[in-house]
Amino acid sequence: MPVARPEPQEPRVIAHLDLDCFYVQVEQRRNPALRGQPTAVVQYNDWKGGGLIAVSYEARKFGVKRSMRGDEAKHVCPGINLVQVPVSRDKADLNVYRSAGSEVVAILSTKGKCERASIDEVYLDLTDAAKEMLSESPPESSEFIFEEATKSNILDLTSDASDREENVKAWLCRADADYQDKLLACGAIIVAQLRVKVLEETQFTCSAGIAHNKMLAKLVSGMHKPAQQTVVPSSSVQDFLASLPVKKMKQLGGKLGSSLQDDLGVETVGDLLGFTEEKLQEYYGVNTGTWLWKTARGISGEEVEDRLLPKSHGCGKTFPGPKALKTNTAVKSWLDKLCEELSERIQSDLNCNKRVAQTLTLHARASKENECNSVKKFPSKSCPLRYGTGKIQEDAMKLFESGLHDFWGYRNTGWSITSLSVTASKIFDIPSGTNSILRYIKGPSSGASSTIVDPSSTPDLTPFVGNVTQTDIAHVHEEQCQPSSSIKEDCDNSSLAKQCGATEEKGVSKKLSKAQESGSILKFLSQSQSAFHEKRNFDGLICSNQGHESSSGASEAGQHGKTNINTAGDHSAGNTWMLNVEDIDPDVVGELPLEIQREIQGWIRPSKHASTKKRGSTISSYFSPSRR
Ligand code: TTP
Ligand code: CA
Ligand code: CA
Repeated sequence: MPVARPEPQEPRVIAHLDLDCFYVQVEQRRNPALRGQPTAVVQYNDWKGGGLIAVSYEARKFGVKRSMRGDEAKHVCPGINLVQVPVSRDKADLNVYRSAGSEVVAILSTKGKCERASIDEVYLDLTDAAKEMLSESPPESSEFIFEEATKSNILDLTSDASDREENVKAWLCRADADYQDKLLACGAIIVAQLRVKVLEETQFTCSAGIAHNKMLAKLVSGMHKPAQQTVVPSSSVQDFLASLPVKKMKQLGGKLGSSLQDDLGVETVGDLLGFTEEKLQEYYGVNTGTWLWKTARGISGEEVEDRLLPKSHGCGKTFPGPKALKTNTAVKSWLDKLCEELSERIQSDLNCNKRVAQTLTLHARASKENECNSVKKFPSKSCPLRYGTGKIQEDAMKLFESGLHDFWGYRNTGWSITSLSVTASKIFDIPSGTNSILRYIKGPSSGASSTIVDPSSTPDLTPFVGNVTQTDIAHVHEEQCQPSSSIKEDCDNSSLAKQCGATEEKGVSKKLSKAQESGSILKFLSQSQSAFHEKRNFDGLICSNQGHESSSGASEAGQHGKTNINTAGDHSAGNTWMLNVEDIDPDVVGELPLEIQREIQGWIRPSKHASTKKRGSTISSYFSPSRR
């Protein structure tokens, strides 16, 4: 249940940025001939032309939607270009998209505290940058206002198309505005600059919301798409929220929102205003009641987290209809593939970012033969994560068997699995200068290779098995092989971005600097398109982004990415080693070699909640069926 966080005393400037038709833009950069064309990215072509997962704005004009199959899209838009998502290990390979997202994060994180919220979304806390602008070069006394900022959409500012930009400019420069709005105006200028910079350096457009908190910024970032930004002045909050359906609010899309509708007759956020805080507390408890009361008033104290890397890594696949898995062998074969990918990603995270994942979780969806209406869910299972593909595969299969037993008893048949995913979570940073834990996890021969461990040198970490709620595990990518795709959320492994860094195309970069002078995204778009055409004619071929494959580009980008990440890390208070003690399972530490235990104990304060419960010394002992 959501809980109200204390609001900061000072006004803040928060932005939420979301890339436009993201996968399509990535494909358009790889193949610039697709720019400006109706285009969609599809998964799997073997059934009705594949499921659409991203649709360009040109195609949307024809009525093409993400829920369609390729054949249907071709029917409503015969000229559509369908691009197949890259495939590896018989499933979608999203690395190219993750890397592209990381490029954007690296740029955005230069201006303030930056939280990567999904594969194509970021929150920024721009309070300090806005304050600095307000004190050093306030818009009201600037002769020049960055052009893209004058194209902002300001809630409640109505004007004709003809004088729109003039009015926005006047709003940004108001001398009589209150301090909060002045900060917001600076935020709008900074975000416009960042969006142009993102476009110059990555060729991607994004949309943004700028407000005094995360909730409002997120709510409006998609309001004007593509390539636009929307600002929420405090004075417009009540009107804006009044007619908004409660289900659109973050955390109200599920059961809580349904209960508001069914039990209190609340359909819009405005309806919620009719209830006192006490009444809401009566229904939903003190914390959630207060949270609801504040949410209805656009108040949210939620902080932007300082996090450029994902909270967890996950990969999954769905097997709907006839594709459902019905034997242990079939499940094992798919789990092995998923675990192989997961292992590569956490190893890469370890090598490049010095981060260690602690928990492996398996989620599955299952149904029982002849029991279509059975409501029993396949329980999610977790255990401490052991590095090494083989170990992850072994543990994941044991987690599956344990879950299957809870779901279905000892029978071997009669079940079918319609989705599987494995997630590595509870990721913590290894402090710089720490070598022994890396040696321990990577084994003595660690280097450029991705070999992790000498299996004999890695003890089985004490495992635990239990139900893990979905909210514990973010960023699981689920891919359907038939008939439609669904990705909940996915984040990057930024190291991949470093490996895949883009090499700038010379012809394009010249045009980019011109766009910088003008400061307008629209201008850039028209210029860069012609730049791509020039390049194409010159080479006699359609240019693809070679930098993504080039090894020299990789090392350069690696340096670049690293610098950015370290710089961002330096923002946080004394951030040589920031460890949330709650994130480390004391039992996991207890199982490490003494050398490592001493090192870890040196970093962390003794945990008040350290569990003294013994769980057993081998992973297998934790896979026995849970007691009922
Ligand atoms: P979104 O941000 O939801 O959508 P989008 O970027 O394609 O379009 P918009 O301009 O409206 O923001 O998702 C980001 C990417 O995630 C999207 O390009 C493809 C992928 N994705 C899926 O693969 N399946 C899904 O169901 C969703 C929602 C997204
Ligand atoms: Ca998007
Ligand atoms: Ca998004």
